[in-house]
Amino acid sequence: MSETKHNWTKEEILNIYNKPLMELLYEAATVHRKHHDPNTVQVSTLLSIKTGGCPEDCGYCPQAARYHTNIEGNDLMSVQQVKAQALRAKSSGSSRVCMGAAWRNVKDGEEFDQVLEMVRTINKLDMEVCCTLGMITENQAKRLAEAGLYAYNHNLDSSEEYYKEVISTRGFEDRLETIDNVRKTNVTVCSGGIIGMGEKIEDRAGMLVALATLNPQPESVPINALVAVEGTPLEDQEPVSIWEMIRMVATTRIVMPETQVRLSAGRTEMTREGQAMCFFAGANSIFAGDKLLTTPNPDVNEDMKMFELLGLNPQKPFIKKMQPKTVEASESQLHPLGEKPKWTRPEHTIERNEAAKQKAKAVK
Ligand code: SAM
Ligand code: DTB
Ligand code: SF4
Repeated sequence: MSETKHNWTKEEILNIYNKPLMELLYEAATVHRKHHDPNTVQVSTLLSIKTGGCPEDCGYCPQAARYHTNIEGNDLMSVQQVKAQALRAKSSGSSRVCMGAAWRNVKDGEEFDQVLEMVRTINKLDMEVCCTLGMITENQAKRLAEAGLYAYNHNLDSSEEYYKEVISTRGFEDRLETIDNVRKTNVTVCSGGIIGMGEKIEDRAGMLVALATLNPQPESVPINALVAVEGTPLEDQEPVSIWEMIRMVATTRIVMPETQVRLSAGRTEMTREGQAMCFFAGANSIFAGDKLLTTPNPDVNEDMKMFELLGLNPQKPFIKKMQPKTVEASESQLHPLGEKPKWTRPEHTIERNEAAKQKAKAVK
């Protein structure tokens, strides 16, 4: 039986986050070594399969249609394009491909069928397949599982309280419901968040409470530092210091001992020494590839040099959990239900989101 603690409180997590740094590092590294090989780091490659034009108002996101950002939008990629990119990722040492789509939620139909085919194709390349497509229903989660999906990424992004200050087009409870739908299948859960959006340390602790009290806890937890993109409501946020990133990673490691903690967006601003401290503090996964979804990421060769310098080895696929089987579309027992799920639309006003929208209107 797992000994993992699930009843974490905000006070307990704040006490960990605020420990003297050397004690925090020692404790996190000790937990890390008990549950993982400290020299192994899982490497994921992101692939933006549908870029930009998103109807949501997430204050951090360059892909929200309502803000004026400099990104190039793209319709859904073809299965062949995705296969070619996945092969490239495999040859550069990635064990996982994470396909992201700028959607609020998945709609049954041709495009979702095409995504299911992408999942089948990558699973057959013996790589872990992850998708991040927005909110999904139980039936959609089951269809992804049947196609061979290994993980579904759906971030809580912040505390329930601060979420309302960043996004008005959906509620925190929608995120939890999607995670719950994924949990009804054998697909693993990847859920984390962003620091540096103007939240308090209490909000970081609140987000970790929400994640760590899930039972089971997510199998992977990405910790992103905000990439402040021009034109988004959060364009003027000060970058988070590396010390905050180290504290967040270490705290995540301590409260979720078995999870893969992913050092995610923001690595272009971090030195090798800073990243090394994060690995020591319990990070054991990264996104590799010259691009995240729309913003830059360190060069793959630079990352490989860093791995060599630190004596780190990329994790092989399916070490933590068996490879799922792929059921072909022609053999599938599951069908689209054409549901109209009732995801919330709080639509309260967030002043900085409104201001960024007005600015974009003026430019357009
Ligand atoms: N549309 C889907 C959704 O929101 O769930 C999937 C794609 S969305 C881009 C995935 C995640 O990327 C977000 O939940 C957020 O954590 C992260 N993200 C987006 N923009 C970011 C930024 N500027 N800096 C850091 N992380 C960001
Ligand atoms: C996650 O937590 N971070 C990734 C992935 N999951 C989908 C995305 C980061 C995006 C950073 C901004 C961009 O490149 O558009
Ligand atoms: Fe759309 Fe996802 Fe970006 Fe929000 S984070 S605007 S849902 S792509």
